[in-house]
Amino acid sequence: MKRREFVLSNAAFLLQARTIKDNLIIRSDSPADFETPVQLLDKGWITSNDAHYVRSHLSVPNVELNNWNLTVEGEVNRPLKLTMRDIRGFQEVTRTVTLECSGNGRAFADPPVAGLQWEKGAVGTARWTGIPLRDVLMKAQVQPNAKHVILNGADMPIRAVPDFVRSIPIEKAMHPDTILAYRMNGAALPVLHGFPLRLIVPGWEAAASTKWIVNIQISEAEASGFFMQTAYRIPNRPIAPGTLVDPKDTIPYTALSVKSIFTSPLDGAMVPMGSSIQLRGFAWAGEADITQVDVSTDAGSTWNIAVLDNDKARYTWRRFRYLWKPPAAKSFVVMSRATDSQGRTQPMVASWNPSGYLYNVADKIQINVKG
Ligand SMILES: Nc1nc2c(c(=O)[nH]1)N[C@H]1C(S)=C(S)[C@@H](COP(=O)(O)O)O[C@H]1N2
Ligand SMILES: [Mo]
Repeated sequence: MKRREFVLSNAAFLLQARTIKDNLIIRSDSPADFETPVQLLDKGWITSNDAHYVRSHLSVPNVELNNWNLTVEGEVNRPLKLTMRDIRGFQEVTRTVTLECSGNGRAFADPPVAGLQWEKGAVGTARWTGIPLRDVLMKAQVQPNAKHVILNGADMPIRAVPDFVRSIPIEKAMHPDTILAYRMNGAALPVLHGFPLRLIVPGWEAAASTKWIVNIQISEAEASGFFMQTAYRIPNRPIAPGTLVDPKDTIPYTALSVKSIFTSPLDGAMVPMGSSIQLRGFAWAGEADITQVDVSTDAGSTWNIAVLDNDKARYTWRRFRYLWKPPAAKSFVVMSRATDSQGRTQPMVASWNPSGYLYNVADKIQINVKG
């Protein structure tokens, strides 16, 4: 193991954080909540480390690797206390995963909902390298009554905000693609993204992917507390916009929905008449695959099949492209609508929920063609 890559000085951390902040839209300065502008997502299938969105509920912990351990306890025969050297001793794997915050698109909720007003860019795709969570659980010898894996990071409760403790069901935890990652796009995991170790739960809304992980508790029950029992839950049935929902009528939000966004041109772009322009963006569907993306240049009256790029992995977005020659010098409403391997298609109207989770209405941008 190369020790140096894990020795991050305070100065290095501040520099890393500053570069990231310069690139991104600051939804909240503290805690660190930064959104990626779509023109940065447009740069490629992989989102670079200093362009990937950041979502944190609490202060970012600056973990000293020398004092760092991952403890595994609860319903296991062999509780573990692992160092980073121990972690590096397991079989290394890399998974390319699109992470999306469940609140992405919340800004478009109608009626409006409280919370960070994410627009389109609380989403990104990275190559995560680490070890399967499964291998650690096997080593600890999980007992047969185990149903949930509760994860806790080094971030601490502040003022009114409780500790960020969440759980995933044992089946997802034991899936070989669920990993404890220590690298992001080949580099040491950036502090804002969970240094030195984070969970990646592919295909699921990203709140499942615990950052700065220090403790794993194997349990018969789901995690208790606000971030599992109140937040990240959706109504268990359709509700009328603006309705209050009792937490007991909700279920945890797990796998992501089918969704697409335009990354070029930008909403409101001015383009000259007479030339062709490429309309492009990304489409993703959590644990499912994108099978088709349709683009409309007439506000949804007629649809055309977009071309999908070859870059893909099991849990990633795919880029779509559609070449279009505007037929007139006027404003056009251009839309994208993705369909996935589970037969799901993006809705044209949002199904409202009180927290504005899983907003996935067909995307819409305006393009102004100048004669
Ligand atoms: N420990 C810890 N893990 C966390 C969070 C947090 O606040 N604390 N935020 C979660 C949420 S809501 C999201 S969307 C993702 C964001 O990961 P990123 O910042 O690497 O994009 O981290 C998740 N993991
Ligand atoms: Mo999130």
